[in-house]
Amino acid sequence: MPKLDICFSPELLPLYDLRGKVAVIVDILRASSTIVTALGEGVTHVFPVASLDECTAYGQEHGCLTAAERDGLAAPGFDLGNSPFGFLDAARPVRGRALTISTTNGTAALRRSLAAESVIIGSFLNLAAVADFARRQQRDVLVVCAGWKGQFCLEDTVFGGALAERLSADFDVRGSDATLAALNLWEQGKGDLSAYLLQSAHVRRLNSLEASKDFEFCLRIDSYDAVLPVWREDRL
Ligand code: 3SL
Repeated sequence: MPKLDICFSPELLPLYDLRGKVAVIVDILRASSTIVTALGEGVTHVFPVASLDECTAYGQEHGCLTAAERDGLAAPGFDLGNSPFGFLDAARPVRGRALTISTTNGTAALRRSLAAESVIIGSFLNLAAVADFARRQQRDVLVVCAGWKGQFCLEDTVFGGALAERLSADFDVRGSDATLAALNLWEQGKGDLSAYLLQSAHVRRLNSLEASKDFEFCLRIDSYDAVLPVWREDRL
């Protein structure tokens, strides 16, 4: 039976062997939720890049939309920040456009996970699509939590627990303490996810930045249940 494990921070990635595995990159607040929303709203493909300079260069080279965030704020000089609502604004239609995006933790976590056999983006919004993909692959899964500047984030880990619960019939989800802990946290929080995650440091950070509606949006389970961003060559 394949195993599901959870890496609590990209800083811990050197302790894991990604070869042959499915890496699920998770940054619930907000990069992975924003990428899923962008694709769900008709963006054709996404170039996730680590640096702001790369974001500018990709935007120029591909003539695509640019989105960038640093420290929770939209970075100046780009079309969009990192709010999913940027892709839901009727005044700025995104359907049919490509996008390049750079965020503090999420896109960097993805770029550090490319040794995996498959790299996909996970969020509560597309939980069903992620679980279906993992079942079809029948490979070990590593949930890579983007965290915050190398530190543990509650919301990313709780997502790992939600995925472990969905996959518990087909995967070994009891083989690591990380997964056991994530399952326990999910069990604690799932009855009222938004009340539970209000405690998290990043939610407090976002609230102070007036991004609290993003928080509620990012917790909508399966609202883009057919969207599965898969890394291919240089894009999702
Ligand atoms: O760090 C990231 O990748 C972002 O998702 C953080 S924020 O939600 O935009 O603050």
